[in-house]
Amino acid sequence: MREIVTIQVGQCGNQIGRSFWSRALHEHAANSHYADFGGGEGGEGRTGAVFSESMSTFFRNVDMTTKGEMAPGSEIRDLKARACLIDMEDGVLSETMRGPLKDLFTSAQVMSDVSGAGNNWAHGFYEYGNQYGDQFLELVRSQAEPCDSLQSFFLMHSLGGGTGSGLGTKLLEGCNIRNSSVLACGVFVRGKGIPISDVNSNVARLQSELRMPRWNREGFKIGLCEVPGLDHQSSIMSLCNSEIINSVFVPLSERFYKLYRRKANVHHYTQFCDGGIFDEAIGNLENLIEEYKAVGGRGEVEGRGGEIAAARGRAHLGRQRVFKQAEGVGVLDLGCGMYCVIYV
Ligand SMILES: Nc1nc2c(ncn2[C@@H]2O[C@H](COP(=O)(O)OP(=O)(O)OP(=O)(O)O)[C@@H](O)[C@H]2O)c(=O)[nH]1
Ligand SMILES: [Mg+2]
Repeated sequence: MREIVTIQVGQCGNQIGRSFWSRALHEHAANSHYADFGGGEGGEGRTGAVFSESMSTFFRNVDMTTKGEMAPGSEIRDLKARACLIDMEDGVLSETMRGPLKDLFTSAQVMSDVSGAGNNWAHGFYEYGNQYGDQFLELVRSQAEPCDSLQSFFLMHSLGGGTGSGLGTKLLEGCNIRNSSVLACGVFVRGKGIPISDVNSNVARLQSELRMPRWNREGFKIGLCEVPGLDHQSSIMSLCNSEIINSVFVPLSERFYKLYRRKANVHHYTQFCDGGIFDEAIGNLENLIEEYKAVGGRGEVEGRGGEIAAARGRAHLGRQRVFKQAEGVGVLDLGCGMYCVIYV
């Protein structure tokens, strides 16, 4: 088994989390397999849904009478999400725990406070980070320990807000997943009967159009999932760690300087921490901007064109056009310098 533990932090993280779990349940329900699990008087004739290997990535199957975990292949009893729900305001979490998904989580998976971090990163990072750091590690441990072969954490949080951004950053340190610095690309394809040869040839075409660093020409990861999403026959998602993110970082640093020159809002932060964090933070951001520029500009990259070919609608899967010319290209921050480009 290869499990993923989901960590959702703050209002945004938990609201997106709700949509994620609801969709995951619907998708698994639509693709369920059934088997005879016996249990009738003659020891047969009771058909139940099977807890599959793929379900075990995101869910545990628990027998609530014995509290025992049931392995893939067993009948679905009580599904519990492999998740940690964290918010420093309790409104959204209480809604989740009263709403249609309530049976998916136990109260032991929830960590909350009442007042929130008031959109203040420093409040989330320092105050709540210090206060809840140990409890958080304990919570993650409780979700990680039942895993057979934990493959990753999936962190959902907003960049704004105080809890998602501040406490979310603190939690990233706890998970120690800041380990990626290469420019790389992942392509994840879903749909029935898509031949891997088609995917490979289109990735090769995409590769030739991308500027990739010399030291990572083969930096592509391909995922192929036979099960289509609920609303599409086929779909594709690309995860890119790309220099294009400077178009987000550069305006961010400019906006920062406009406010910082007047010391606007600084006092909200210095009640929790030393003012030096501003210089450190903008220094880190500038370094990051320079590093991305250097990778793009110092001849360290090869290949044609400077844009992501996918966003230009060039790639095709068989005859089907799967990368759309994107009115709706979204960029999602995954932390660790990784950004997810979503095509909608
Ligand atoms: N896409 C999306 N964005 C959201 C959602 N909820 C909040 N946001 C965005 O998240 C940012 C605010 O962060 P929140 O997640 O509300 O804040 P928080 O993490 O709860 O932190 P505090 O409330 O300050 O303690 C704003 O940019 C919102 O637009 C949501 O459900 N979906
Ligand atoms: Mg909040």
